[in-house]
Amino acid sequence: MPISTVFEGKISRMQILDESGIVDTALEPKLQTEMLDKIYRLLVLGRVWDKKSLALQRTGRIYTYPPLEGQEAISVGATLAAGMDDWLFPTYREASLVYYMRGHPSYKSNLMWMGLEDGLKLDKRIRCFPYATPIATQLPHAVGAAYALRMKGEKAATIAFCGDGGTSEGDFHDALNFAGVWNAPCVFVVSNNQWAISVPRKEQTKSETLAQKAIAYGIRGIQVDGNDVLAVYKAVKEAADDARAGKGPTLIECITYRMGPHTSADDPKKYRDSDEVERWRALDPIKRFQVYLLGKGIWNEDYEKKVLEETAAFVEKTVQQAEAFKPDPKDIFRYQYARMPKNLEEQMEECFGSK
Ligand SMILES: Cc1ncc(C[n+]2csc(CCOP(=O)(O)OP(=O)(O)O)c2C)c(N)n1
Ligand SMILES: [Mg+2]
Repeated sequence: MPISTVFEGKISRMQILDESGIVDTALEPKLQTEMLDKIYRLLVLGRVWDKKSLALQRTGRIYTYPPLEGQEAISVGATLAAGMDDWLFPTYREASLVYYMRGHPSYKSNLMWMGLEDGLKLDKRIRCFPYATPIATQLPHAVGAAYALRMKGEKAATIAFCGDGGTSEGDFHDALNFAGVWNAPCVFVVSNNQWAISVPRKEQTKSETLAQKAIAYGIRGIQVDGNDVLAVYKAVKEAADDARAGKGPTLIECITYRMGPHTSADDPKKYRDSDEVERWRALDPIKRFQVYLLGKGIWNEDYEKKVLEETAAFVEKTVQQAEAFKPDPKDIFRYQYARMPKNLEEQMEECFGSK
């Protein structure tokens, strides 16, 4: 018997806006000026808010922070590509920006990083799950939610984010497997930022791409330039449209780089060289979008100045609102159980003199 090939797989890579801002007009999504302006402002907000948050942590005004610098195009592109009926499952890293884009007041995201649970009280109408610190645990949740949406007859998808490190977790594989078997309307967006704290991408897996992991589970997989907001937008939009149309899940690997530390508690100089960081700085997602907007007649120095001023004022106001917030200390008791047991009720009364 001759040996035959029973399966062959391949993974495509999409880039629409290259490092220097040159656009592939055949793939370019046709977005109105208003939308392009919105994208730019959100990218800048992500950057400015991020820098401010890290500075606040350094001065003891928030307690921990996982910077997003360099990865803004994924959060912005994917969130704008989602429909308002879709449910989003961000990780800690993109949570602030994703929640804000869906309608969560910005100061509440600052509250999250100030350790206040009030920050994660998400209005159901914004259709976002609270982020979870254990990595990749949101992925099986997103598949279950996608399955539930279909059972309820809702024409909606779930968009689940995770990191390159997250793809080594059992939860990632459970999620992809069930998503495939159930043909769940779920889109997996992997931010491959090359590092899982101090563990480089090459030590996560021997696979050449993370996108090809989709193949083993019988679902679509694609790799996109994660510093290209147009490519992320297009890939997520098409995948979410397919999911809602009953065509099943997609895994999207977005190639990017974490420019800053893993969190405010990390010192990346201990495990990676600055040459690598500088190489990636040249691939910055905001710079190339500026060039693109310049070509469209939207970007100029006055526009830049205006966007930066307005963004800085917005971030300042966000900080002021968060710092003026007075948490209710009774929440410490209220958050323990859905229905408070008698002993806690008594303790709360003893502490505060009332329930
Ligand atoms: C289940 C689990 N194991 C370990 C950790 C500790 N931890 C926190 S973040 C992280 C790395 C995650 O890397 P990646 O998925 O690439 O996301 P990134 O932080 O780069 O955005 C690890 C190992 C955790 N939070 N949860
Ligand atoms: Mg990572």
